[in-house]
Amino acid sequence: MLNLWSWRDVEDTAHVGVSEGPYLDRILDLKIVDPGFDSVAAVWAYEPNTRALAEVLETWLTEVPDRVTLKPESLTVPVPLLECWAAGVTYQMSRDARLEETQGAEQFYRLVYEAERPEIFFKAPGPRVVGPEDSVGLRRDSHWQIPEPELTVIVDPRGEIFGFTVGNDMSSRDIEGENPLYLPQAKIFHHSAAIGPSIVLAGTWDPSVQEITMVIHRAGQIVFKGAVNTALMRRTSELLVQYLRRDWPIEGWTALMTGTTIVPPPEFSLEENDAIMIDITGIGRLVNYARRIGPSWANVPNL
Ligand code: DO4
Ligand code: MG
Repeated sequence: MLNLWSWRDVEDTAHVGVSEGPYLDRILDLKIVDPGFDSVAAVWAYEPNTRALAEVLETWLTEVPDRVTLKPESLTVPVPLLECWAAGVTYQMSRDARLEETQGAEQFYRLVYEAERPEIFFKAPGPRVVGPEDSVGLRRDSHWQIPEPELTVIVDPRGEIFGFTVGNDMSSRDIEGENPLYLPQAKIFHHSAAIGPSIVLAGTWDPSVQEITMVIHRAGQIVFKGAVNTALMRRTSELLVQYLRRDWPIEGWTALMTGTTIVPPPEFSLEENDAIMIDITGIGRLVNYARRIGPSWANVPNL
């Protein structure tokens, strides 16, 4: 497995590196190979075919012995994104959680889980997606909010699957439950999408059999813990990307979250300062901190 990492050093210079596995202490800084390599996009421009890129990266890892150790807080969003999209109700558990929270729209969730066409919705413009160790937003007009840990596909500017990362599709259950037409407000708000920490290169890792774990800490205590396997997904990443691309030309780096199957119990809602830790085997741990959106942080008017 090959992992690509993006970070900024103390002088705020952008770097990209590669490791064999999700290990922050074994990363080859690709600036050693070519000073122009400062992002995943630059490495992809050098070799856009993922199979050929894997061979090139393996060669560099063998020939260049230098390794760096990164601090998690230096990591950035792993690729400069144009857009972030998300798929929904791709696992039975997500369907069941929506059946429970919705007020009168149960049939839509049942139907979309079974239907040939998946649910796909816009999540965020790429520059508004946050990376590791950043804050994720809590809406001020919601009292039932959760993180959704999701395997996330990274699609390259030609529309091909480049790799996979960890995503957090922050969601408001009460707003979505009140009326499915409120979905955009339940899903799109300040810092509602987070991805990272690494991108595992397609073809070097199997997305269909990976463990996803989520742990939420509050004031030093674990308040939620859950684990599942991507094998339970009803659809494949390839199929979701095919639907995303239908009559929507991909024009830049794109993230597609593939749906959740870890849903905390109904009595659980995130609180300010909760630490959300999401692990996917082979990719690493995405950590974010819940923060209430408001004038002091997000430059929004008072409610
Ligand atoms: O139908 C609403 C959203 C579903 C979703 O985000 C998920 O299943 O992960
Ligand atoms: Mg989701």
